[in-house]
This record gives sequence, structure tokens and C-alpha cells, in this order.
Amino acid sequence: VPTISRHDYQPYPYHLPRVSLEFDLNAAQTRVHSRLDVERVGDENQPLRLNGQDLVLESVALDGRTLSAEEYQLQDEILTIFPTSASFTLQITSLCKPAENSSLMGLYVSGDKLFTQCEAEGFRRITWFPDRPDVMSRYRVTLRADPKQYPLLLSNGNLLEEADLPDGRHEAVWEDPHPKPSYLFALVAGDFACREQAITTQGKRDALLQIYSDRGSETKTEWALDCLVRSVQWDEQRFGLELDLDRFMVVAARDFNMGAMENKGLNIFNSAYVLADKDSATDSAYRAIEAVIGHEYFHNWTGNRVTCRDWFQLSLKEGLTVFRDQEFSADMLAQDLSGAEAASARAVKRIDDVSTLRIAQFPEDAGPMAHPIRPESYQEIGNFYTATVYEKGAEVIRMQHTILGEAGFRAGIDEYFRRHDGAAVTCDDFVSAMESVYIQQNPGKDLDAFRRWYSQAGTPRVKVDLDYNAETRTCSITLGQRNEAVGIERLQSPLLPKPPLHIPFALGLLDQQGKAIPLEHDGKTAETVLLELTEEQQTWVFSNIPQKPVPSLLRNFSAPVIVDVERQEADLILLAQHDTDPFARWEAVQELATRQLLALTRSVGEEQQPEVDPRIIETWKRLLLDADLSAAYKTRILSQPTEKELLEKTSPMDPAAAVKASRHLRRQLGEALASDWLSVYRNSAGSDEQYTPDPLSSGRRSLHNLCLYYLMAAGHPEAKPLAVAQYYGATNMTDRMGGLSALVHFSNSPESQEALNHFYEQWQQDPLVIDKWFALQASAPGTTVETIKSLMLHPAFSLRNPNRARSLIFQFCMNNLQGVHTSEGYEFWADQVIALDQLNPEIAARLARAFDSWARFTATNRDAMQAGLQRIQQHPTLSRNVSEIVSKALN
Ligand code: DPP
Ligand code: ZN
Repeated sequence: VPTISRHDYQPYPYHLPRVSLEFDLNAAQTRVHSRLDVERVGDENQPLRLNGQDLVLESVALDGRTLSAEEYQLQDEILTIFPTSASFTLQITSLCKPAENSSLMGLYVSGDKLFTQCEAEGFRRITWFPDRPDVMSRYRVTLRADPKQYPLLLSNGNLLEEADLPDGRHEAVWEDPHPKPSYLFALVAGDFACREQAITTQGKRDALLQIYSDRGSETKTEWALDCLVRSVQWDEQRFGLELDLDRFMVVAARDFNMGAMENKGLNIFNSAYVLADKDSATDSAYRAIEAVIGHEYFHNWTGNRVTCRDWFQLSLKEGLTVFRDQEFSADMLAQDLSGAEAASARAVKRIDDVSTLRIAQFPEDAGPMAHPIRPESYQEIGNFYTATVYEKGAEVIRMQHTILGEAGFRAGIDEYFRRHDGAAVTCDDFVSAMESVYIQQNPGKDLDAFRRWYSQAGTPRVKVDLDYNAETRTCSITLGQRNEAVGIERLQSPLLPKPPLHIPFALGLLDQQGKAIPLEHDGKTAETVLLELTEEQQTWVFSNIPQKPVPSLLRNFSAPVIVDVERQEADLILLAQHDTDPFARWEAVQELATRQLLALTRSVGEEQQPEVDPRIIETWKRLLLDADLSAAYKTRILSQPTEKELLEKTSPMDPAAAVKASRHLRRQLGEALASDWLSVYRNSAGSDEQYTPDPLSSGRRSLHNLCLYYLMAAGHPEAKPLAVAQYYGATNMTDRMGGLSALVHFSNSPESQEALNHFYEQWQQDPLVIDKWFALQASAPGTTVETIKSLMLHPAFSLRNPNRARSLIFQFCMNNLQGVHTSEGYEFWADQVIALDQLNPEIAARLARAFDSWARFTATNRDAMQAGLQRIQQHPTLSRNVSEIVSKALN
């Protein structure tokens, strides 16, 4: 399999200003006629190379003359034409087979409808084309189909005309006024319900927002449309970016590989990120819909108006757009709040995002797939839609925001669009726009060290040393950074030290009573200072420090690094009570719990597990009863680190010990504070008032469910009856799922089985709810491979539907540590990777990554995982996707 390198980029030698496509749509076989206006930009005699995959070529004509098979070349999914003039027209007719396309890339069938997915390289499954993001064209699209089966025909841009055809079919003609790369092309055909809203933009343009979904589900698109309206307003207010289309459509698909896709003017969404009502969706589903609707809408500027020159630049649009959707969500949580309340509301989002980063990205950055946010090479680009490109990419954008400040960042964004609107550019172009502002703010400095975030993989470690001098009343803080070679870097340049990065490090100091000490820095006095670490090691000295302070480090998680510092438990407890930075406060509590958990893992073989440190229980109790903390924040600060996070910190990685320690701590916290959990549970009960997914009431529900969880963990006599009552009495899905998961996770009892059966009976018609039903069972503690295999025989299970495969197989393989880390578990996993790969390589390659960190596990686990990887590797028909993953893992 060839490896593609970033440095091999060559501009495409032709322009394609106009593309006209005609589709004779049919599920079994669709005929596509394309007409390309081509202009040479490079030297003479350059062949024109077009990509095509799984297509049947019917004819090629150059300037109206049909070419014979000798006049073109067709080899290895490349069609080569040898034009003789500088500008010409190429017409191609080809066939594709949507119903046979289980990869869900290109044109495919979902239910009785047709959808497309083109990013990254799916357009080549539709027609022959230079399928690369730097070729931008204006598209005109004609869709023809049977009006009974496909009454609605959608594509990008504006609807020019609709007509009934003499042969009984109908047609629709669409034109997109904005030049775009092929990966943003989309079409949809089928019968849909539509919910719409007319809006007027900031600049007084009228536009129509539309959400299309299966007939019958239009009752569940109110929230998505509301999120879309708020996304449009937010991008105007925060970034001055306005909708540039007359209509903006979102269409829900049941079968979809990703979360959603930002096709110009015609976003196609996994229905999981569109459909919600109080009876079927949880509060977190509502929040996820808001984030994804925002994300795809924000791509209209960051991704579509300014796109990527090549796929190595993927983080240019993804990192930036994730940062934007995170800010959108945080602003929505903090709406109508101010001061400390707003900060705490925003911190809830920050905590959730950092947890995701640590669970998904830190391990990636330490494993065989480690890559910089701008990868240097790939075999299959589909494998690089990663937590690194997305989530670490967003952290790298956030650091630029932190360094420049809100106004400076906004000025940088304005400059970015001034320079690059309408173009396909690089990550470096983005940093240069930001740097133009940085230089104004900091004459004589630059962002050279910052740019290394784009070329170096691995999570940097920052060591903190504090030195207090009572005589001079000064405190010096020394930061040192370590960047070790990871993944492929080890093989390439194991001895080269990696140069230092530009790391913004936010710091505060508290006195021994927990009061913030004002710090003088850069001519200002503040409670939080931003230290810009750009060298291996630097020291900052703060004066007028009355006593030895307790440092509050990496406030708001100002950089994606690991902090190494020696701290006493007492300092952590002080921070847990007093830190005014809500993120750092949460972090201190996590650190306390992690230390306890690690101690428990070390004594896991001993007869008696140690008692939990009473100071931890005391800290937990105070936080639980603290009237100043919001319920949503309390839920985060009182949740112990997940089994997966703990597993990452054991060395060698020992899943059995991580599971046992987690459960031990959870039970002890449950028992020790039982009466408090119970009273908070009672006080946080909802009334039957109208459900809304607002931050306040969803925070209350999350705390309510957390209390139930600890009560169940403690085996409290009242817990099970409460869970049963909550499950059957719930008036919304959040409470219902809270009751059901408490039952299923903690008691393998007749009540839990009855509730599961009841749940299935009630919601069997709703695929998204049945996904939850599968997922809950897949992640339950008692679930074994046998359970999963019998659930796979359930009539509602299908490997072909990505959401269903994710809800059962991925949940089990990725999140059920107890069930999957067994020899049968690993065997099952390998079997499923192989089976999925025959249908859908993108999805299979995701599952193939479940045991990337196999080499860090205890010997027994390690050998069995390796055997599974080898068995996959030896399979005779492996996709490029899975083969890249397993060969890197075994390297
Ligand atoms: N659909 C994916 C996303 O929006 C890829 N662009 O991130
Ligand atoms: Zn995206």
C-alpha cells in the first residue's frame, strides 16, 4: 500500500471552473453524466488524471468527440486523458451501484432513500474527477428519478427548476453559486418531512433554514432547528460571520458513518444528532445535537469558504471548527449568567472536553498511531479523522486564543478571511494570520516555537518547581518542558531531542487560608497570570508573597500537556475547597481520587483493600453539600475518574486492577455518604413541570442520577426501589435512563431484566432508543462475550447500520473493561473487525484501534491482544483502512 507524504504535494495542473452533473437516480444502478470545463494552468502536454472507484465507465468525450479505448488510459482507479489544447470540455458517462454500496461512502441507499458522503475521498465513487480539496468548481446538478419513490430531490445551493418528464420521472436542477471542492458535494433523494424557519441575517438577507427527516419524525426536529437558528446568530455575534446562502438544509440519515457532514448548504446528519424529544432523548443527547449542529454550520466558513489545500491540513478546518463548537456550547451554558456563575457554567463544558481529550487523544498520542495534528504521511486518509486532528487540533487553536486574547484572536480570524476567503490553504497560513496580530502585540517576537505544535506528536510534560523565600517574600516558579519521541518519531529520529514548544501556562497562587494572592506580571496585577513557556526551562519570580503559597496550575487547562509536580494531599484538599478557577478545582479533586485509586490498584492482590482516606470522603461531602456550587458542576467534581482513565495510569496496564479499584472507591464513597446522597437525591427530584433541556434543570437531573448511582454502588437498601420507581415513573428519557442504568449496572436482578424488557417493548419502533438499549447492556458489568453474541442474534441487531454496530460491539470492546479484556473478548473483537471490514472499512478501522495500546498491558493481556492483531493482519482480504491500522499497531 503506497504511503502519501505531506512534502509530495503538487498543485493540480488544471482548473475546472464549471462542473455539470446529471443523475439518472436508481438504487440498483445510477447513471451519471458529467461535463467538465477544463483549463490548463500548468505546462503543456500534461495528462489529466481523474480518480474513480467502483465505477463502470461507459463513455468519454473530448470537446464533443467520443474517445476510443486507445485514446485514454484506465488503470488503478485512475482515468488518464491526454488533451492537446489549453482549454476543453470533457464529458464522461459512468455507472455506480448505490444498493450494493455498504461502505456508506459515495452514493448509497439508507432505508428507501439515497444519500451521499464524499469526505474525504467518496466523490470518486460517484464520477471520475480530480477528487482532491484544492480543485474548486461551480456545480450545476440535475437529478432525475421516479417521483413516487423519490419525491424530493436535493443538492447543494439553489433550486433552479423542477419539471415532470415525459417518461414519467421528474427532475430538479440545482446550482451552487459558491466554488467548492468535490468533498462538499451532496445529493439526497427520497420522501421526507420538513420543518423550516425563515430568518433574516445580520446583513438583512432573508434565508430559509430547513430540517428534513423521515416522515413521522418531524415531531423530533424542533430542537435541531432551534440549535441551527442559535448557531447562525452566534456566528454573527461572536465572529461576524454571516450565512451566505438563501437556504441551508440539514437532512437526517439513519445509516451514516460519522456524526454529520458539512456539505455546502446541504448538511447530511447521522439521525442521532438531529432527532430528539423529551421521551426519547437524554439531556446529553440534546447537548450533543447542539454541538454537532453548531459544528457543521460553523464549517460553512471554517472549512467551506476557506478549505484545505490537501488532507494533511485537515486540522485547519476541524481543529478550528471544534474550537468554535466548544465555545458555542460554553456560551449557551453560560447564557444569562455572569461572574463566578458564568465561569462555573463554562467550566462544565471545559471539564467534559478535557476528559474526552484525556480518554481519547492522550493514549493516541502515546501509541502506535501517534501523529502531529498535521500528519506527515498516511496510507488511508479515512484513518486520520482522529482525536488528535480534532480534539488536540482544537486545543492548539484554543492556545492561540489564550495567547492573543479574545479581541486579538478575533482580529486574527478577520485577517485569515481577508487573506484567504474562497481559497484552499494550509495550517501554516492560519498561524501566519494569527502571527500578524501576535507581532503587533509583542514586537520582536514570533510564533515559530508555536508552529511546532503542528509538526510534533506526543503529549508534552511540564514540570513545575516552586521555591519560596520567606526573607525576600518572593516565590519563583520554574517550568521545564519535556517532549519525547512517540510512535513513528521513535523509528525515525530516536536520538534527536525535540525542540521546545510555545506553551501558555495559566497560574494562580493561594495562601494557606485558600485566598487568592494578587500577582504582578507584565505590568499588571491579577489573580491568574499567563506564563508563556517557549524554552526548555524558564523561571518567573513573583514578589510580595506573604507566605509559602499553594499553586493552582494550568488553570482552565491552558495547554494540552501533562503537569508533573510534587504536591501534598493537604494542598490538593485546599484547592478542592478554595480554588477560584473551577477547572483547576475540579482537577485537584480528580488528582486526589486518582492517587487513592492508584493506591488501591497496587493493593488489589491483597486480602483486604485499604480503607479510603477519610480526608477524601470529607472533601466529597463538603462539595456535595456546598450550596454555592451548581448541580452540573457538582456532578463533574463528584464523579471519580473513569475506569479507562485509571487504566491509562496503571503501568503495566492492568484492567482487572483498574476495575476492582474503581468499584471499591465508588462503593466506599457510596457507603460513607449514604445519608447525604439520599437527601440530595430527594431534594433534586424533578417535578412534573414541562421538560426542557436547559442547563439548570439538566444539571439537576445529572446530580439526581449521580446520587442514585452512588446509592446503588453502596448497595443501600433503599436504592433499588428508588431506581425502579424512577424508571417506571419517569416523564423524560434522562430520568428513565438514569433509573434503568442504575438497575442494569448494579443489580443483576429480576427487576433489571424486567425493566429492560419493558424498555424494549415501549421503544422498539425508535432506532435511536434501541441503540441506547443495546449500549446499556453492552457496557454493563456482568456482560460477557456470550451476552453480546446472543444480543447480535436479536432481530433488531444489524452489523450494517453503524449506529447499531457502535451501540453493541464498540460499546463492549471499547468501554466494558471487565468483559472485553479476556481471551474470548479479544477473539470476539478480532472476528468483528474482520466481519465489519467486508462491509464498511471506515467503521472496521475504528474498531481495529480498540487495542492500540496493547504493548503497554500486562503480559497475559498483551500476548492475547497481539495474537488478535496478527490474526486480523493475516486475513486475505483486508481493506487499506484496517491494514494501515494493524500494521502500525504491530510495528
Ligand atoms: N463530518 C466531519 C466533521 O464535520 C468531517 N468533516 O467533522
Ligand atoms: Zn468537522
